[in-house]
Formats: sequence, structure tokens, C-alpha cells
Amino acid sequence: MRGVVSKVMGLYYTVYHDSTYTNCVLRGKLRQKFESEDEKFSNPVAVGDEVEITVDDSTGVIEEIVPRKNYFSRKEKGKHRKIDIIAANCDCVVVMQSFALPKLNLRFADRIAVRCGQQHIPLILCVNKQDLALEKDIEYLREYYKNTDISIIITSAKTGYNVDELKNMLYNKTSVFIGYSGVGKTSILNAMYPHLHLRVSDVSLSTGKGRHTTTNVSMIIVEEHTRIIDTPGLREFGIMDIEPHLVSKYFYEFEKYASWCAFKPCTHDHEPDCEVKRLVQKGVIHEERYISYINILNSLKDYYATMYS
Ligand SMILES: Nc1nc2c(ncn2[C@@H]2O[C@H](COP(=O)(O)OP(=O)(O)OP(=O)(O)O)[C@@H](O)[C@H]2O)c(=O)[nH]1
Ligand SMILES: [Mg+2]
Ligand SMILES: [Zn+2]
Repeated sequence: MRGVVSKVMGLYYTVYHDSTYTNCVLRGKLRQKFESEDEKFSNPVAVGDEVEITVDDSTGVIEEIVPRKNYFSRKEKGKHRKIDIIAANCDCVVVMQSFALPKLNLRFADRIAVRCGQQHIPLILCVNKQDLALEKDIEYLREYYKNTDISIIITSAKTGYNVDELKNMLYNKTSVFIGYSGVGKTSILNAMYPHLHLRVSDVSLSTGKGRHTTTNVSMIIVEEHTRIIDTPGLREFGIMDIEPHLVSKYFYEFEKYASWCAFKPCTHDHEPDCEVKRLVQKGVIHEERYISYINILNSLKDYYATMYS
């Protein structure tokens, strides 16, 4: 039978198939394959994976993992760190932030955008807690992302602002929600689909941080073809498996103008006669977005230098 993995708990996998959920384990030979040293992924099966299972009484066995159309992953620093697949087969990534508690961090969103670019997954930036936003915060957000390919939606789970719009954007798709703890990922899911009654909790007033209320990645089948993957708040998001000279490809508006740079390829850093730097000066590209790019570029350069020295 064909199903989709909706949850992973240690060695156990919940698989959704034929309108029901079955607890499964992984066939030994699949597990062995993934325990080898040169395996590049840390986890053999991820939420969103399509699998072939056999069911005997009430427990199932995953016999086969269907080749993924894509996967959303992270890779932190460390020579022996493997790639963690957060979710497989996604139609869309929703990176969620909030205007306050915790405050906006667009550099984090930029890293997610690089990953989505590399995996060809469309990205939506959802900025929640509009009820706490100042007019200038909204302006800044719009300015920062002008001329990019990132869709932005501003919401409030509290007042319901743009909740239906977001719901429409996600209809008939598998979307993965990513963001810091406390931005309101689960609250917005509850606002879109009130019948879910998912658990949320207050952001700590002393630190402004969330409490990591959601503790596991899990897929919620909202309707047969509308599926949401809720994830626990991420503190960091590594893209250490992307080579430094490739990063600008995933800054859409940089790539668009790169053919006017004197050097090809150009990393828009030290090279003279660089169109991207000219556009930053003219205000076509936001200076902070450029700094965010340089920040990513330098962190990858440093990392690759220590890896191969
Ligand atoms: N003012 C305001 N508060 C909100 C809004 N959305 C969520 N909150 C509050 O923010 C807090 C955290 O919400 P959660 O939905 O648990 O956040 P989360 O992103 O799922 O957090 P983790 O599961 O820890 O990753 C709760 O106290 C919510 O009531 C909003 O639009 N406006
Ligand atoms: Mg949550
Ligand atoms: Zn350039």
C-alpha cells in the first residue's frame, strides 16, 4: 500500500493511508543502508515521504521510500554533521515571523529563501501579529523585499487579519511551516482551521521567546489534498552544504542583474564594476538585504575554508 509519513518518533513512523493512520517501523535492510558512514542524510525517512507499506494486524512495515520530488533540509556547521531533512515532497514553504515577540529577523528568512531556491520550492513569507505592528515596520518589510520573488503576506491569528487569504494560498498543497518558536505558527493553523484545536502557549514575557510548544514535525491532513507540516520552532537554520559562489543565484534580484556585472561569475563582494553594488547605491536593492547576503557569503566562505584547510 502507498501512504505518506505524517510523523516520526524515534524508530516509529506514523503513516497516513486510506483515510487512516498506521504505526510503522522501517524494514531492516532499509535501515542498514542508512547507517553507513557515507550516507549524507541524518534521517532515512522524513515527514512527507511517500512510502510503500505492508500491514500485518495493526502494525506496519515501510518496505520502500518513493523517490522524493524535493526536500526541505538544513545543514549545520561541523565536518561530520549530516543533512537533516525537515520535510519531503513540499509544494510550498511558509516561513513565519512576527512583528513583535519575537521581533522580525529577515536574515533568517533570507537563509530559508536560499534553501528554497536551491530546492526549487516556492516560498511564502508570512509575517504574523499584524495587531502589534507599527506602520514603519510594515514599510520596512515591503522595502526590504521589493524587486524580489518572495511572496509576502501579513497576518494576525489574533484578529483574523488575512487568515482566509493565507488559507486560499495553501489550498490543495502540502506546505511546511518554519519559524522561531512563538511567532504563531500553530496559532495561525488554528485560526485557519478551527476544528484542529492544536496546542499553543504564551511567549515568555521576560525573554520574548517562545516555549517550544510544538515538539515534533508533524503533517496535518486538513483536507484530502491540503496538508500542513507544522514544525517546532527552529533556533538556527544552516545552509552549510551550499557553496559560497552559488548563493547569489538564490537572491533573485541579484541574479536578475548579474549579467551587467563586469566579472562573470561575480559574487558582488570585492569585484569592481559590480551592477548589484550599483543598485544598492541607487536604492533598487535594499542595503540591509545586501548586507544579509554578504553575511551569508562570508559565513559560507569561512566554513569552506576551515573544511578544506
Ligand atoms: N498579539 C498576537 N499574538 C499572537 C498572534 N498569533 C499568535 N500569538 C500568540 O503568540 C504565542 C505563541 O503562539 P504559538 O502559535 O504557540 O507559536 P509557535 O510558532 O507555534 O511556537 P512553537 O510551537 O513553540 O514553535 C501565543 O501566546 C499566541 O497566543 C497574533 O496574531 N497576535
Ligand atoms: Mg507551534
Ligand atoms: Zn556583481
